[in-house]
Amino acid sequence: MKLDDLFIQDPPRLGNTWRGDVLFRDLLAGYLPLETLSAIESQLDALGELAGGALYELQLLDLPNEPKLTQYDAWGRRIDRIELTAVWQRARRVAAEFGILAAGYDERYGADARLHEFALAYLFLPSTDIYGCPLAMSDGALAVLRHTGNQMLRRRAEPRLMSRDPEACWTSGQWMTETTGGSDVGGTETVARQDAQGLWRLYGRKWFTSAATSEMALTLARPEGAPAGSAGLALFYLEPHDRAGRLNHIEILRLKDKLGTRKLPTAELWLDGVPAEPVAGLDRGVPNIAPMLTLTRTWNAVTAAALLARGVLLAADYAPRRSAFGAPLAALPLHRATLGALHARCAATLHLAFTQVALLGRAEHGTSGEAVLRLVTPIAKLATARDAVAGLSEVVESFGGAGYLEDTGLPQLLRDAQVLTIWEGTTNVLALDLLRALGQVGGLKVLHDWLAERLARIPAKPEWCGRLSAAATAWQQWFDAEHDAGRQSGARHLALAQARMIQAVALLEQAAATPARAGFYRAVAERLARHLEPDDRLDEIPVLDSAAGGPAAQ
Ligand code: MFK
Repeated sequence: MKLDDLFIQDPPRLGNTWRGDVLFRDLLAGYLPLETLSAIESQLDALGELAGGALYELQLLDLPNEPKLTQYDAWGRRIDRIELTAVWQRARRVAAEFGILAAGYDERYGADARLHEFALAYLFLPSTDIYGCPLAMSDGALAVLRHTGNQMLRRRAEPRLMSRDPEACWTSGQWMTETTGGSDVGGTETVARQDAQGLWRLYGRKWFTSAATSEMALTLARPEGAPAGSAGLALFYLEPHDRAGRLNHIEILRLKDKLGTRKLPTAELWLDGVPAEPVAGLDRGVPNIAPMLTLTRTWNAVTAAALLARGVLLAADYAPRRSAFGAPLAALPLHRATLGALHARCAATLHLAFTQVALLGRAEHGTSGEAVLRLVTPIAKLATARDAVAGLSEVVESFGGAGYLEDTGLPQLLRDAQVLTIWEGTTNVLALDLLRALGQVGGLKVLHDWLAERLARIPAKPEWCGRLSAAATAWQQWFDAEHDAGRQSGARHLALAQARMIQAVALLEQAAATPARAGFYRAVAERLARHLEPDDRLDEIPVLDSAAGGPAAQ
């Protein structure tokens, strides 16, 4: 027997990811008017072809490569040059050519412009090794500049961030995280000081900065003499490179050694007097950067849906190609059930992410309330991130040993997804943000009224829908009865239960719009609507107190 005669496993194939992703096609057909979908479909088809073809092939070839930082040249001069991977170089061009960011601001489609943008992003993201990070930060920067109304900075940055020219387009960084903490940015140590000419300059260490190769960045710093805590922070705009393309009073201390997102040149920076421009005065830095949080959290949710869908497309394609115990996996009842559960998780994640996208577009165009968007943003971010990790762990397992091998590309999916639960706010930070937002909008009623209105419009509702209204009432009572500490300890469960309610309603709408797969969507919705009540809480279990050596005192 020769080695070449042995069995060779047929690998999973992707094909055009627009044509092959039935759940996504159903979703867009339900969310977009027919004329808008028809107008953008050739673009979706072209990007789906690229994402499942040439870009995916390049991604597999490029798997072992990572960005490389060269700090000194041969003669000892500090250069801090970052060489990007082949996928990242290509992704930059594709993002500009398809006008992904520009699509979000295209007035032709009004409130649906965001759906267009994120439909493109959804197809683009899984084949581009988290190139969504600079796009998300750039989108966030656009929102911040619009919100603060700094016309000078808008004129400079907007056309470049939205450019469709790969040679001229810019991306933005976001530098908020310091050694004192990424969640509690009030500890920021970066100082802003005016020089003799009145120019603001920033000094300090940024512990994590998104893609250090960007042409501009938004960052928080404390003007000298300003109070401690987050109230003393201001928002600054800066361009990291000088006219000659050299870093301007910035040193790259190192690229971070991360569990995932390893193609992304996340850098630790030393700011040594980099010139910067206050974006909107010398205080209110956190509220001024908050529009960026809404955008980047939306990108996070869509990335979660997109990475999970990529894994599930591959797992579903593999199932008929791989035989075990005398039959293709696709014919084995337990494997079929596993795939079914994955499709269910995929549909739920996708619908929550795009509910968020649709709300963003409508709020920006004044066609629906900002209050619902404010509440759904943390809910969608935290739930989709957790579901992507759980789902992609299942995807990896569904391939058996092959799923654990780096050169299949499958482990990278799982590792990359794990960051989605951390950056832009961890699950707990987002759950607490939901409490903050509930305090601002006057409780859960606005969210539940919005869901009830949508539910009321669905024809022939199944009987179990009563569970959704019962859960809504129970959560409102819980929220009104709990004091601050109780609300905090229950905040995760609160957020996840609201996520399931939103998903159940969205999937019932999808069932009504898609007779061919109504049974599937209804079944997923029905399962999501189980165990939603506040008394399913795990956090009521006494905490193990290590100091006392056992369970906390009763
Ligand atoms: C993991 C490794 C991988 C590599 C990562 C590299 C990427 C690096 C890029 C990054 O830096 S990602 C990190 C992004 N950072 C975050 O997402 C921060 C997470 N922390 C939070 O979200 C905290 O909740 C927050 C910093 C916002 C808390 O700030 P404060 O100042 O302590 O909260 P406070 O006092 O409650 O709110 C201040 C103001 O901001 C209030 O407005 P007003 O003064 O007008 O009342 C709030 O309403 C407003 N605000 C806070 N969160 C908001 C918001 N407004 C709208 N939306 C929100 N989400």
